[in-house]
Amino acid sequence: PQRVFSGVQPTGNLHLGNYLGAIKRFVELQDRFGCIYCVVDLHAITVWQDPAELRRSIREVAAAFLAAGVDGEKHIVFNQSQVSGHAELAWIFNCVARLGWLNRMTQFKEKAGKDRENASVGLYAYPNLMAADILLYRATHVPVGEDQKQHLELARDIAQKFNNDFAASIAANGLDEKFFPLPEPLIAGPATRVMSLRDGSKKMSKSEPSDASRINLTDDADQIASKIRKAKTDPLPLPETVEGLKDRPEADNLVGIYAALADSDAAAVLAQYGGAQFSAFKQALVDLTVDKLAPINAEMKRLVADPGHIDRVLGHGAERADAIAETTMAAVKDIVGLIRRA
Ligand code: AQP
Repeated sequence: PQRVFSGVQPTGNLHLGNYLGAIKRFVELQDRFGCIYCVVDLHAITVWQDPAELRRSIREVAAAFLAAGVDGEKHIVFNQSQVSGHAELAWIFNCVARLGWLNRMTQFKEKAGKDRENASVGLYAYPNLMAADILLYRATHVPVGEDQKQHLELARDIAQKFNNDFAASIAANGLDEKFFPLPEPLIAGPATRVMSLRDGSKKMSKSEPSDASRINLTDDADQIASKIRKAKTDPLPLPETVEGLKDRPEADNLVGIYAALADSDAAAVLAQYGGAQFSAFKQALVDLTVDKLAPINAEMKRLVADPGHIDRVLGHGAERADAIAETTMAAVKDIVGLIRRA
């Protein structure tokens, strides 16, 4: 069966990139797949998090999922640490993945920076935990932004190596030789990599110190308007065709954002705005962004005001996730040769 899994880290400052690259796509996939959407709190603590702030962020990401239209009844919404299988399978994958594979991960290099000796072991092993998140549910499709492509490839390599290393045991246990499916990334649409509003060469990110670089899902209409009006652009008018966006990263970014919010594409946006000055296009983008984000923002506020309700949604989701996870872990233990409690 086909199944979607994806996650978002509760590390504060959820932004338009997280929405367009991930959460909006989560909603769109609900009609076609059974979906599991996870607040990946164990990933968040690979860098130090203030405990009270972490709790607040976990509920805020859950609220963003629900406010954007994820259905926590039909599908599964929960936080990772409530299902112990994530950490257990990650350990097994620590023993499957090779050092050489992890050494190639560009995100670790970026996030660890120059002081690599001082990065946590968790930050380094992060991609193994991500592979465990997906494969614990034997998910086949993973909607993510462009920045996660390399980690998805690693998850496929881990699935493949596990299936190969344990081929005989998988067969002896009467299981499908492709015990773990090779998960497919779903990276599509006009905004798979939303860039900073201040620098078209950097991705919009939660951890960028300048708040003006991103539109947060908690920003009000005035903040959204001010950030878009101040967004960096070049002095030319908008091009008439998509080819004209080449070597104009800031223009490309704003057109991509508009297209994604309007459920359209860059060509259609330029058919309408090609030749216009940025001042006019930015006003249209402000109106569209406020129009799309205001209802999500309002619903997030309403939801986070009742943490008890969010905790119940997460607990209910975790019970259902755990039922699937336990089946996988029992099979994994049998395959590896670990003895389960009688
Ligand atoms: N700029 C982006 N454009 C499109 N998609 C993006 N995603 C993140 N940034 C962009 C996607 O959002 C999902 C959740 O991301 P995450 O919480 O796991 O963390 P991240 O990728 O590390 O995102 P950030 O916001 O950039 O955080 P920091 O600043 O901590 O690095 C993923 O599907 C991701 O692809």
